[in-house]
Amino acid sequence: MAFMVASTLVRSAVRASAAVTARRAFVGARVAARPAAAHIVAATRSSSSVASVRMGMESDLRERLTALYNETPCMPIMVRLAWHDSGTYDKESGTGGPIASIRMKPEIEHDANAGLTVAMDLLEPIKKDFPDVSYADLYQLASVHAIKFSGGPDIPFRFGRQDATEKVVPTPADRLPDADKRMPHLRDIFYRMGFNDAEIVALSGAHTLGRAHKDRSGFDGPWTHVPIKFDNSYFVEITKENPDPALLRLESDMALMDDPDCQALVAKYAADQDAFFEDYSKAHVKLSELGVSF
Ligand code: TBV
Repeated sequence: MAFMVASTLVRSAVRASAAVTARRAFVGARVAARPAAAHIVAATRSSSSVASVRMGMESDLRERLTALYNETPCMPIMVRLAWHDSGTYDKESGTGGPIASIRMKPEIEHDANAGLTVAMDLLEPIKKDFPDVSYADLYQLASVHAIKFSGGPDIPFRFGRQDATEKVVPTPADRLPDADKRMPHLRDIFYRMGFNDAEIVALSGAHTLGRAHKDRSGFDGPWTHVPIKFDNSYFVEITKENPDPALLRLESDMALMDDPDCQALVAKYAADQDAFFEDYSKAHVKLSELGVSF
């Protein structure tokens, strides 16, 4: 009798540890030595566990991204990475979009993507620890978290993007815009994705983060004085009559002034950061989900 009890205990202990191993494999490796997080517990509840596990995975991923951004202020290039992955979308053919095709040749070798391997390499250790998250989701989460980390809006995020396989026909090199062209070109590019003029203006506010690099685009310098802070200063700067000589203004930035409605929105965002955050957030969600069926 005593033997039976003992062996039952051993068997159930073995089963329990196998279950823990399986759950760990499912949710990805744990970050350092943290106690079992909510999603581990959630995973033991069978129904509605997928959503809970994902919530747990999201907070674990965000924790890793926070650690990365504290160590390396790479938030701007993460926003650019996510944009260049999703910004290939063509609504007519349904091709392109946030499918992580950017990490493959020839797409990563397109001129517009110069320098973006830096961002992908920084995310690779996180992908290794979270094998269940797609690259496409990771790139988009890295971007929304970068914006939040930099003081910007808390943009809603959901998982569910599928990574392109090598079999996907590569997106042509001309899907992303040129920096030296004005409004008609911007419209060609953004209308192809399904955006309107107001959304072009809001999304342009992403240049509040980061800078251009001589060895990447050939341009040089930041758009604002604090390029690691997400605020409305991009609009404040481009509405100044006398440009600050220390700051960058591309043709495509000034293109927003070509149209009276766009110009009015630029002025509105320069005066009202909350309005910018609200509109930016909506446009960013749309950008991050182009062509994705969840
Ligand atoms: C960098 C220009 C997000 N954008 C950036 C560079 C250039 C442009 C410099 C690259 C480098 O040298 O490192 C030249 N990018 C463009 C232009 C277009 C474009 C003209 C035309 C549409 N940009 C952007 C959107 C978003 C960004 C919609 C994100 C939602 N881009 C972005 C960031 C940075 C660049 C955060 O396009 C800084 C990266 C609409 C860094 O610091 O490394 C603004 C708009 O796609 C043009």
